[in-house]
Amino acid sequence: MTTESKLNSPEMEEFYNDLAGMNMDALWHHNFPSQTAAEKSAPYQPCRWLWKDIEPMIWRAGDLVQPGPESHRRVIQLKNPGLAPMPGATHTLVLALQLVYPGEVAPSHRHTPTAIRFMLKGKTVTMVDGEPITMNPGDLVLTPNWTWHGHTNETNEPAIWIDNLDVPIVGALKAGIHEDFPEGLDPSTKMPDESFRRFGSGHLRPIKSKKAELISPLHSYPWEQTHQALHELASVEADAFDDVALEYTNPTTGGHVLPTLACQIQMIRPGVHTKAHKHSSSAVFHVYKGSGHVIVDGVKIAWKEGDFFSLPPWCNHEFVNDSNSEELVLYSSTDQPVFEALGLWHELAYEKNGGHQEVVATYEERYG
Ligand code: GTQ
Ligand code: FE2
Repeated sequence: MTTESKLNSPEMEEFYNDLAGMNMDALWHHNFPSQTAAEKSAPYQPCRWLWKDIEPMIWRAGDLVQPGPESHRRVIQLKNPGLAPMPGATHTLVLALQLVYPGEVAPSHRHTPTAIRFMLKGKTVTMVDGEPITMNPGDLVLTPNWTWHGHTNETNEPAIWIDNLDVPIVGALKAGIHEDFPEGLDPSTKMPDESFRRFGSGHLRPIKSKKAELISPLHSYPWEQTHQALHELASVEADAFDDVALEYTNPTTGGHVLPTLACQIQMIRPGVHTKAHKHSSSAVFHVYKGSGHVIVDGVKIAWKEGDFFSLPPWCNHEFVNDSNSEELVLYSSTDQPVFEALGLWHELAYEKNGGHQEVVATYEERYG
């Protein structure tokens, strides 16, 4: 028995109108999302920021504003124009640079967004819930959600570091809460670098410590250890998409450092050109050492030491070290833990042409 479809009938129109009048709707009234993983494409553009453009702005900020009453933090955000007016470098990740001059204090506060710091220049102490943590270049420091934190610089040199935050994720959940500490830095209640003293070996855990903590109880990851681990790994294996890559881990689980953010350090060895893939997570990258380029959906994005780059979700991307003698070291932070926790993580290798994309434009040609 066949019946005539009423989909485009006047009765259906009337039905839709009546539903709308009662704050209801019919599922079939709208297109059902029907993209396969292969069809998924980037929802907004990638973006690159050059250190030669960023650095003068940091010094200008240094002349214009002081941390404390004038501004919580002296921070310059790297904003992806594809997301305007949102503040993120990707739809989930805020990427910023912070400057603290000798003698300055960025007073303590706590908030539900989480931050990861990657130190670039100079030396500071960041207080994390009463634990004074020294940050030297290449060190990674966690200020987990709701921990009191503030920064001081007791040296003679300005200090600059990268801030990665999950502000857009917390914002989407309407979970933003912020509290200022009454005055200055919260007092030191722990040994300097205490969390490192407990957990810093990575593979030896104090016997009475809790297993499987949601948030890493280790708050600092010194560069010396990171650098050595990269070279040890390079002597035995490399990944097709990321070459020699290590994730910073929560020592109680071996998993991501934080529930919303993960971070990694990777070395693209001299002359290496990785294969391309795409995935549901987005990421922000910093060239810590060396130079090279990344190919994102056929666009060649050249970068040198100090430059930054944001990778939207679902872009095919592959890394190239242009040098045959110098290593290319990339620091990155991603929202991957959120996707994994929700069972939403998908990854797809680029199959054509041996896994390498054809370059169709440079970043300058495509994005000006
Ligand atoms: O250092 O506490 O880039 O609260 C943005 C918000 C840094 C910080 C940022 C912050 C901080
Ligand atoms: Fe903060």
